[in-house]
Amino acid sequence: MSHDPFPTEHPAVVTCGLPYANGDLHIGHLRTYVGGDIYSRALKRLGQETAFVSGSDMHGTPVAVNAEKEGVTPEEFALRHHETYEETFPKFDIEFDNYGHTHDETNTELTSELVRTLEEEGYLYEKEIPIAYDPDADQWLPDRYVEGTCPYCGAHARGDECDEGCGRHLEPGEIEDPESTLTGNPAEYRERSHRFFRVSELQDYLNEFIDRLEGTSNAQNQPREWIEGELQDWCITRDMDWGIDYPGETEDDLVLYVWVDAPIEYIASTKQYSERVGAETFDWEEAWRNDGEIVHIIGRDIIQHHTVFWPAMLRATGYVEPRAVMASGFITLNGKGFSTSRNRAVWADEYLEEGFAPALIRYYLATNGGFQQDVDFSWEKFRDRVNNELVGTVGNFLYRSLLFAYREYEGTPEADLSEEVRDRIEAAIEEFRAGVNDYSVREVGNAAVRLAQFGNEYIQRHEPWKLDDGEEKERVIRDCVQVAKAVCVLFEPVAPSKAERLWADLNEDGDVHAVGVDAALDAPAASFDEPSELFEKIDEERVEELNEKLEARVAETAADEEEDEAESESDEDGSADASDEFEPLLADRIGFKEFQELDLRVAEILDAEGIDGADKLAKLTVDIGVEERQIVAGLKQLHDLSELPGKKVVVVANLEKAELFGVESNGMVLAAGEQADLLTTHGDAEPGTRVR
Ligand code: B3M
Ligand code: ZN
Repeated sequence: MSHDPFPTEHPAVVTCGLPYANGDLHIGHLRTYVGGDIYSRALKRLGQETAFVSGSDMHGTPVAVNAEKEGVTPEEFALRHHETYEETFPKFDIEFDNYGHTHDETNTELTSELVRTLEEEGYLYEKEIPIAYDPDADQWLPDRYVEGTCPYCGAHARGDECDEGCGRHLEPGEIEDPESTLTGNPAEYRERSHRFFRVSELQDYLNEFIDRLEGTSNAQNQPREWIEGELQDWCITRDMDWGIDYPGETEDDLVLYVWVDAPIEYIASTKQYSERVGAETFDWEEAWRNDGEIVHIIGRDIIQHHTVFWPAMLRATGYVEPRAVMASGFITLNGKGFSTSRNRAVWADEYLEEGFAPALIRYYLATNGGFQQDVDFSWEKFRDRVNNELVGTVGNFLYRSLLFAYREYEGTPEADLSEEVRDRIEAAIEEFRAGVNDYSVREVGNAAVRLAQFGNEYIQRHEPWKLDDGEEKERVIRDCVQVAKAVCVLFEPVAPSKAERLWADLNEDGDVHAVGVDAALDAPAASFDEPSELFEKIDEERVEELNEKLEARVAETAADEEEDEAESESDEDGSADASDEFEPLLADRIGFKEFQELDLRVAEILDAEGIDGADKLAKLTVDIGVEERQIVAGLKQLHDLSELPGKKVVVVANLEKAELFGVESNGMVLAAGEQADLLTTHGDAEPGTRVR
């Protein structure tokens, strides 16, 4: 690895976080894959030797739990989803050089080999630890089979991850008040022997590594707290039978933790690529053992795995460390989180069935915000960006200039390129290059759009339609065709299929996917046919239709669920009484005095904003009459935050202060149930009024 600007002499490997093979893909999932595809295409365009790899994550409880729900084996279940992903990605022009899966032979072998090396190098030890156990189901409860309270921030959490609060990875035995997700019963902790990786021994190394790490700033900043604090060793085995067996393990039901074999697929997938194309074309060993430039593109919820555990594993087994980690923000839909279970999503298939080109969503996802920022999707915003930027700027420039060139000259007139246009194209190439070196997918995408904007302005300024035939007119048109060709070359990473069509319209030879950035300045073909229009406007009615479809689908799913619930309730005890689902009433009563110790107040929300880096948390400013307070609440995905100011709520004013995600919370907002239905007042009690 080097820290030289791209392109370097070393082979690069760009990877995308492996999707768990456990459900359908929606457009929110596509963000990192689109980002990865654009980034690797851009690297190739700069002349960087690059392999773009990923694969499906087949193991672990996320897959096992869902397979169980469907009543099929995890293998069958995971393979089915793997196959769907493999087919879906190319439909969005996401073209991996290799897309494998973690259950294949290459990964299984490589994983065993790495674990054996860890053992030989003295990095592993065995220790008895408490493991959650469900006595009713007579089963160990690894990871997602158990839920409880995060010991670090107090949020509700999954067995191996504080997914609703601080985002930390949780070790087996750490979660408090464990409950079995199989039966809903409290779980017990029982002692059990497991294998541990001495990550703590690599603390000094990781401290240096994190200073060197390139990529998005969240990936470098977020793990500092862990790396600079006391690093815990990492439990790498689980009591399950679905997964890769602990090498040499004879005991049943002990497999490697999914986060051991999952990142190894990055190497295994590169290996498969080398085996397919030959080491002369791409040598996986050179890349991973010697001097590769490894760039990981992931969602920001898995930064810790990629900046602590994974580099520790690579270091301990003699592999190259990652050069960069690019961690993307999340996607919301109309201001709220996507919800697979509620069908509140724009599904990948559905997007394609609507007949939208992949370029549109690729452009939207890549350039709507910086890579680490959260992006909101709505059909309205989608239409605006398509109509204004892709149709209005890019499509408009290309069509008007190429049509004019075709009508007047049947191609590119013979003339020298003007200095102004040469400089402008060179500047666009530099923007593109800087985007790659700044790990900014957005800048890569914008370089071409800004160039098209210049093209529009240029053609407008020179008004070739007013010029008499002759040198001046020929030069202006030659300039415009050159800009069009440069836009094609620079926009290819964002819009590969569109670039292919434009390349053909320009009557250019060869493969637009294979040319370097310099092709932007090569002379355009002397003749071409009438151009086609590259992008189409999305009209208002279409947006309404799409919104209606989405709403109808969500409502239908909710109605189905209610029906199912009512059915299963009446199946159980012959009545449709919904109280079965509720938590049982607490048996212990409290006195009125104890109740009065709670200082409950009416409050008005003045401001609500999401907390960066937290999926669910929002920072509220509330007026409680006597003063203004800042309160952190888990509302981000469940409410449209912009609609909260002005709402009256009830807060616990004398709750101890707490810090959530580094933000002080001074009180608690009362809300009911999983959907955080906010408690409000029926009349017009003033903020500050006590609730009794
Ligand atoms: N399969 C998906 C996730 O947690 C997980 C990624 C593995 S990357 C090596 O986002
Ligand atoms: Zn937590």
